[in-house]
Amino acid sequence: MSEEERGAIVVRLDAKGCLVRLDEPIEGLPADGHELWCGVRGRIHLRDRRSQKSPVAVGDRVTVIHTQEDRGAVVSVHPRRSTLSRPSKRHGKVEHVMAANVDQVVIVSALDDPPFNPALVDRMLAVVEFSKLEAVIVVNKMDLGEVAFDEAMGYRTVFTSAVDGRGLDTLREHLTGKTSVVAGHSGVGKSSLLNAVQSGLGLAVGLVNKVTGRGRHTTTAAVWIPLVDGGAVIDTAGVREFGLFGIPARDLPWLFRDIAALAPECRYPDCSHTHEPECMVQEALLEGDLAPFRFDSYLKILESFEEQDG
Ligand SMILES: Nc1nc2c(ncn2[C@@H]2O[C@H](COP(=O)(O)OP(=O)(O)OP(=O)(O)O)[C@@H](O)[C@H]2O)c(=O)[nH]1
Ligand SMILES: [Mg+2]
Ligand SMILES: [Zn+2]
Repeated sequence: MSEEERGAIVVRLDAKGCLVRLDEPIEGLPADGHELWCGVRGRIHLRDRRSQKSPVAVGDRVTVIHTQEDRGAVVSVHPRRSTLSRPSKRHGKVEHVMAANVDQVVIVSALDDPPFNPALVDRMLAVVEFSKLEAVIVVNKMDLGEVAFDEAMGYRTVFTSAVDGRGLDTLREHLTGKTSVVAGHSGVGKSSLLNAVQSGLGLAVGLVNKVTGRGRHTTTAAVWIPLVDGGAVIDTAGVREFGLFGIPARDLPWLFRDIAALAPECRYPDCSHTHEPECMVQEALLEGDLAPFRFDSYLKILESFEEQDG
């Protein structure tokens, strides 16, 4: 035990502290000496108490010291290059950083069981754009039927099945060498896909409730996992809904790629695309050049902003 400072990455959080993966192993610790449970020093706690759910997030780069046999302490959290955030469940003005220092968000939905939900995908895409991250759209459970589209708004789109194995090689290619956070509704198969992409992970997987059609929230907390071919993935707990944290209403038109591409031709530069004359978005809708479900998602978010403000 020494006060020597070591670099590490936060791989898991619980009420008492966080599990970190050390850059350099220490003999006698789990995972070939790489894993250490750490408390978080008071100074860090105080700093972010009001605005952030937790002072550290999964994926954070941290400096730690090894204080006891199997315990350590986080002494500093390095600046984040990116985050995927949502409002905290208890208090909407508090930021819950689901994952830090990621390159891309893998947005997983299921063709069925639970039913396909484009609105959730669109909300997550808006957050991805706002956060300046890349997106990969995954439609899982393709063994249950067929879809009528092959690509979505120019985002990389992968059709997978953890049961029959389709799409897994493509998904693995998209994951390799990058840090990805995997997110979506409970029960869509996030953990199943990761188990299928990398053998030996043994992530817990849960049945979807036959009556409600909902997942059972099997994954209860985010976990950072290194990939053998390079890169890492963060498996996350399924969300019921995905709130938009810190996004100003006026930014929304620019967070929908397909809508943003039409907006420069609208008569008004600040067109909300809801009622203005000579609106190219409205025109595209009439012509069938913009998917109606995308505009629906856009409107729903806009309305939810108005409820918040009014
Ligand atoms: N038919 C079919 N079932 C799948 C597929 N992938 C996963 N499942 C099943 O879907 C259920 C939920 O899978 P999980 O991997 O636990 O889903 P999850 O998204 O991680 O769920 P949470 O951890 O609760 O957020 C399990 O019963 C899986 O066996 C698939 O491609 N096809
Ligand atoms: Mg899971
Ligand atoms: Zn417009």
